[in-house]
Amino acid sequence: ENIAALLKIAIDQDLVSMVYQPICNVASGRIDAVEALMRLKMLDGTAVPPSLFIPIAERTGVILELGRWAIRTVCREILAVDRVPVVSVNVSPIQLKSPGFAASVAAILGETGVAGARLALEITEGLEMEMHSDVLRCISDLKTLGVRIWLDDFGTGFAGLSWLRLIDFDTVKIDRSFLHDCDTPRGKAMLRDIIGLVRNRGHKILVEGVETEDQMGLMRQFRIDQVQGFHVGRPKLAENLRLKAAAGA
Ligand code: G
Ligand code: G
Ligand code: MN
Ligand code: NA
Repeated sequence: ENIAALLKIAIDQDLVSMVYQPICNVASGRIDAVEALMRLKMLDGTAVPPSLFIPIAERTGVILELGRWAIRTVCREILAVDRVPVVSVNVSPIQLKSPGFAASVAAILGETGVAGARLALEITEGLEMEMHSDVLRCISDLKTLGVRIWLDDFGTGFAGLSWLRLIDFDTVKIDRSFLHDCDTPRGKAMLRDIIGLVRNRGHKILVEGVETEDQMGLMRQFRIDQVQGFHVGRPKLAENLRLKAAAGA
């Protein structure tokens, strides 16, 4: 398969890169985190979307190497040189199940001199993952390093509620589909109930996909902790982030 072969050479050939989407603290209006998103291009420069290459990377196991590369790159190009407090990186269940994942994160933090608390790992509830004792153990080892654990895409799958019972997530990211109809009484009530459920369990709340000033107003009204979306900013290369100024340096 074409993409599978491409993934094997992607790191060596500089075909993968990371872009960073700003996350805004609603109360202060400042960018206090960014989400790292992986990009892959073919040899002719055409972009391959993550929805296509991530499942192939998972199936072929290349995700383990790509995942370590992603965390190392984020530590080197953002955390070691910029003032952005926290960077979140998406991780696949395959990584969490693989022996030695927490140790590899510890090694990268040590090698780059980055504090664990500046790294967040996003776990998607959309993907099914048996609550494997290995995964729970891995998450607890990561938390011991200070690494934050975020639940991504909350509300899109069936697993979210059981995950909330089992894992003490620092932050829960409410999926952007909940913003689609938040201008109707029914949609707004739904969003309010989900926020209540998450907040009452002590997790911080990040709402994804905020695209308009009206939606931003609703986020202030609901006292959401953080927002992410095109209204705040689109994903950018590290050199275009300019967070030093945003952080008041
Ligand atoms: O910008 P966007 O199309 O990049 O991202 C789509 C989805 O791809 C994200 O929501 C995320 O779930 C997945 N994704 C992006 N980057 C990574 C990555 O570095 N690792 C993993 N496992 N998934 C990623
Ligand atoms: O699944 P994951 O949450 O990790 O996804 C991030 C994805 O969401 C990326 O593909 C990113 O480009 C996309 N995204 C981020 N903000 C917005 C937004 O405001 N609107 C839409 N439609 N997509 C967004
Ligand atoms: Mn994510
Ligand atoms: Na998401």
